[in-house]
Amino acid sequence: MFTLMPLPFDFDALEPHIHAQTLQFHYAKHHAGYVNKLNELLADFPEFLAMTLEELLANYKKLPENIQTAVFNNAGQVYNHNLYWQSLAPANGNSKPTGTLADKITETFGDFQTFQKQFSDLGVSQFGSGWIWLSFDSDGKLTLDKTPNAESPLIMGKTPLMVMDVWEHAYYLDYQNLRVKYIESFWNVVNWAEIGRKFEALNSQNKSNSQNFI
Ligand code: MN3
Repeated sequence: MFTLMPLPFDFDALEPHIHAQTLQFHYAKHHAGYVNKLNELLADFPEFLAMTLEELLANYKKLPENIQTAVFNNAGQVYNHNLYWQSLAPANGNSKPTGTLADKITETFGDFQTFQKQFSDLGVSQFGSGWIWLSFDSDGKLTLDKTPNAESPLIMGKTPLMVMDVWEHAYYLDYQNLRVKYIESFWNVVNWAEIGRKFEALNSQNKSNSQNFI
């Protein structure tokens, strides 16, 4: 069985940037709904229910064809929302990366503001529902991607580090049709401590792997 991950903060913890009512619907209705639907779809396939989300997303084509799309969409949405909640934290007035992640962002994008602008621009330009990602690729590089609907950079062989949900349900109660206002506010509540931890774990793993080949 897949379970709804605990929300790592209270419903009102991201105010005034993202309001409690938005999180109540987004987490307790939308995200929970994807988890429930996924378990229903896989009720007769216990070996798939025992997989991690990453394993399921790599293996869903082994399921009967008539449920593949629904399984991919619901599993993708559970995975994407899990990372979205991990990407967020209450505003602390210091919402910038630090340490090795900050250095890597500067090395990759020139500076933090350029990274932020490129990420935000992808969010504005994503047509319809989707997700904006910072990922670690197989060469140890940071990359930005936008994906539609329930897709993620996992299918490109990348490891996502952070994600912004740009489905309307993520911002409509707070900002109505003004996605750009939501994107501006998002930067106040990014969990750079958690994203930095994920980056450091992958980066040190990547370094020790490449040393094995020297
Ligand atoms: Mn969502």
